[in-house]
Amino acid sequence: MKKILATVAVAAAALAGLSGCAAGGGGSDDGLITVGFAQTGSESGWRSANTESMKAAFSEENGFNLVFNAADNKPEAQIAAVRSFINQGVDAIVIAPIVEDGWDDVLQEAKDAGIPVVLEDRTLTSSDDLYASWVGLDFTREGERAGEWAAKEFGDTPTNMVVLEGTTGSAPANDRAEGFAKAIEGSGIVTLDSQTGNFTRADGKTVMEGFLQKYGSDIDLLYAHNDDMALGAIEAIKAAGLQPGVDIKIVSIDAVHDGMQALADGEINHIVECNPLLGDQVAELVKKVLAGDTLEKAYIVDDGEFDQADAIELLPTRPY
Ligand code: GZL
Ligand code: ZN
Repeated sequence: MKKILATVAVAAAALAGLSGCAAGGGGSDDGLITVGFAQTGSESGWRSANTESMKAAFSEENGFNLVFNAADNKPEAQIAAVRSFINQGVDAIVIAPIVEDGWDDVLQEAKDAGIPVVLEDRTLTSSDDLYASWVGLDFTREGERAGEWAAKEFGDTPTNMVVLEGTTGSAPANDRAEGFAKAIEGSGIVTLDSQTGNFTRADGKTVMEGFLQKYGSDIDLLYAHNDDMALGAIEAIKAAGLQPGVDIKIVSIDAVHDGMQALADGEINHIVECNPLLGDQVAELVKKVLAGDTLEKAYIVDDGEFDQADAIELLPTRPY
């Protein structure tokens, strides 16, 4: 009996394989493009806006069958998700890599399986023949713009700064630190302490509580790699009886709704934008890759930057 069952199973698998579509084989076969999307998780307001934008773009009306995975900010879970997309035989894979290293093996597996990979938002350090294209933001420039604001604000006045870094090993955390450091060279800004708050509000608050216990009112400036950590820090600053935006100036990156509200309220002093609405461009790239078009390796989306007056004016109409 066992032998017969095995034979039937093999035949069935072969038939299913035949009916799969060209690229990935096992993807959807109702004319839709099956895309596996490995998202970082749901760590911030920025991430929610990015996920919403991606789900709206990879809709059935637009010709897609989206297989979505959020890796809860765990790099090993995100790599496992990509591996499962390869096993499912999707037509294309999109990744927002939590961290920039450790991707060579699974990207090689996708390449061997003939499944193209497109990166969105964060990038990674694997060689660019292992992915078709990347659409994202210039994180180094974002860091520079935040640093240029701080250098202008404080000049050569001795200024004590603490930093809430993004996720350790992520492209935005590495690049925003590098860009900012370059921009404040020659200013009076000194870094008292710099730790990761994992891009989350909760950790931003906890790490800022530690900074306040250590340095108290000696802190003049907080540089937060994203608004969510700045918003957590604001709660800690208020709990310590200090005024955010006055006793401790704050410069942040993202310009999500709650960050812009704090800017309008004078609790954050300057925000550099980081546009999360990448979905349409990523969907376009996936269609082009599958159509065999040649693509650039990188498409950079522009960012703005805002002061309090801008936030007050723009808040009512901002899409995120
Ligand atoms: C930047 C993005 C970062 C945001 C954070 O493009 O990867 O991740 O700045 C988010 O808010 O968590
Ligand atoms: Zn298919």
